[in-house]
Amino acid sequence: MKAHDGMYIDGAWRPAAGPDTIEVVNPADEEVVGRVPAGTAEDVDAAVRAARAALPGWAATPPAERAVRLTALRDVLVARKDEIAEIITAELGAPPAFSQAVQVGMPILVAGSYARLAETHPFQERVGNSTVYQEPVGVVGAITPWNYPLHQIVAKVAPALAAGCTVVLKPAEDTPLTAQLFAEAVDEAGVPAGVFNLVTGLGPVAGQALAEHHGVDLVSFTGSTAVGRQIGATAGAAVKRVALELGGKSANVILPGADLAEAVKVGVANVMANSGQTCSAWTRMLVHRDHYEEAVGLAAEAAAAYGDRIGPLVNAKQRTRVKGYIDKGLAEGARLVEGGPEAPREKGYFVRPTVFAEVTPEMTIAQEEIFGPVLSVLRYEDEEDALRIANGTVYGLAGAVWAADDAEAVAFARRLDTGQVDINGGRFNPFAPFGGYKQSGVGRELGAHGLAEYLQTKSLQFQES
Ligand code: TXE
Repeated sequence: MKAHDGMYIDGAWRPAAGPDTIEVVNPADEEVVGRVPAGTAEDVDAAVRAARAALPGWAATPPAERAVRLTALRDVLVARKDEIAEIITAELGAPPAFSQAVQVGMPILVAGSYARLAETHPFQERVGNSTVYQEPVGVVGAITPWNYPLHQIVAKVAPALAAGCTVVLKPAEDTPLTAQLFAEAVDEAGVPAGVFNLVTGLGPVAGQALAEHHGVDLVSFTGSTAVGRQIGATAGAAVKRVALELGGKSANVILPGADLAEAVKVGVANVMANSGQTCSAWTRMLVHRDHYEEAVGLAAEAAAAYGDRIGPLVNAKQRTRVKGYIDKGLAEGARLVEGGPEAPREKGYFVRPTVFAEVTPEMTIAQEEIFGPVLSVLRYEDEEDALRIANGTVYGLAGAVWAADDAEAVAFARRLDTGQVDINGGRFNPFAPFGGYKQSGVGRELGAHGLAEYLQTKSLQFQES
C-alpha cells in the first residue's frame, strides 16, 4: 500500500527527524501492508510550531470561508471513498462492506455537519450591554485510536478547524495509513499550510510529547482509560484544556413490554459490529427474568449466524486481551452459550462471536471493557434492579432502552448515568453530542457541543445595552 515516508507539517511532506519506522500489519492475514515513520519529540515540536504560526491567520479567517474548506474536505473524502475503505480494510481488517458504509460513511456525515455548523454557529452574540465572542482555543493536540480510524480523526479535526483552531494529529500506530490519506485530503481541500499537521508514531513517544508540549492549548484524546487518566493529569498540571473519550460498558436494557426478538437482534448486531471494537457497544444485555431464557437462545442464534462474516481484532495484543476475558468469564462461572476462547483460524487475529449467559453484575466480564465480540446477558428482577445493574459500573458512555413505547423507554433512559441512549432502535445522528458520564470521559464530540470544546468565550462590556 502507498505510504509516505515523512510527516505532513506546514503544508508539505517532510523527512522525519529520526530513522525509526512502524510496520503496518493486516490483522486478517498478518501480512505487512506498509511502513510509516515513527515520530519523535523533535517531529512533534516542528508540527506544533507550524500549527502556532498558522493560528492567527486561520483564527481570523471568516467562519464562512472555513466552511468552504470543510465542504471541500468532505468532497475529497467522498471522491476517495473507495480508496479509504480499502486502506481501512487493509490496516484494521474491517470487512469491505462495513468499511464503506460505516468506517467511511459516518465521517463523511460528520465532516458535512461541521461545514454547516461553521456557517450557522453564532460565534458572536449580544447579551445585555455585552458582546460575547466565541474564539478558538488555539493549537489542538489530537490523539486518536485505531477502532474507527477516519471517524476518530474527523470527529476532532473537523470541529477544531470549524472553530478556527489549528491541529497536530498523532493517530494510532496500528492505522497510520488512513491518517496519511486524510492529510492528503486536507491538502487537496486547500486548507492553508500549518493549519493541519500529522505526526505518526508510538503513543508513549510521539503521543506523550504532544500531550506534554507547552505550545498545545487543548489535548483531545480518545483511547484507553489508563492513558486518558495520564493525559488528564498532565493537562491539569499545565492548566490546559482537555477532552477525553474513554471506555464504556454500555447496557442494552430490554423492558418487559418490548419487542424481544428485535431488541436481541439489534443488540447482538451492535456488539458484533467492528468485531466488538466500539467504545459505545452494548456489551451487557439486561433481560427480565420471565424472558431471560428466550433472549439467551435468540442471542446465541444471532451470534452463531455471524460465522465467518466477522472481521479480526486489530492486533495480537488485543486478541490476547479479549481471549483473557473469555477465559475469565468461564473461570468466574458464566455459562458459555456461543463462541469461546479458541481461535477460529490459524492466521489472523480472529475471535469467535461469543455469548455468555448467567453473568452476574460483579463478574469481571460485566464490569470491564473487553473490546471484542463478546456479549454478556444478565437477568434482572424488576425495573429498579435493572437500573441498579445498568448504572453499576465505573463507565457511562452509551446504552439502549427497549420498551412497549417511546415514553416508557425515555422515562427509564432519563435515569441512566450515561451520555447517549438509543430509544427503541434509534439511529446514529451526526449532530447529537456523544461522550461519557463518570469514567467514560470529559467533554463531548459531534454537533454544536463538539464544536464548543474548541471554543473559549470573551465578553466585551459597553456603556449602553
Ligand atoms: O489504547 P491506547 P490501546 C480501549 C479498549 C482497548 C484498550 C487498549 O478497551 O482494549 O483501550 O487499546 C496513544 N501518551 N480503547 O492500547 O494505548 C496511542 O498511540 C499519549 C477504547 O490501543 O490508549 C493511540 O494513538 N498518547 C477506545 C491512542 O493513544 C498515548 C479506542 C489510543 O491508544 C500514550 C481504543 C501516551 N502515554 C482503545 N500511550 C475508545 N474510547 O474508543 C498510547 N497513546
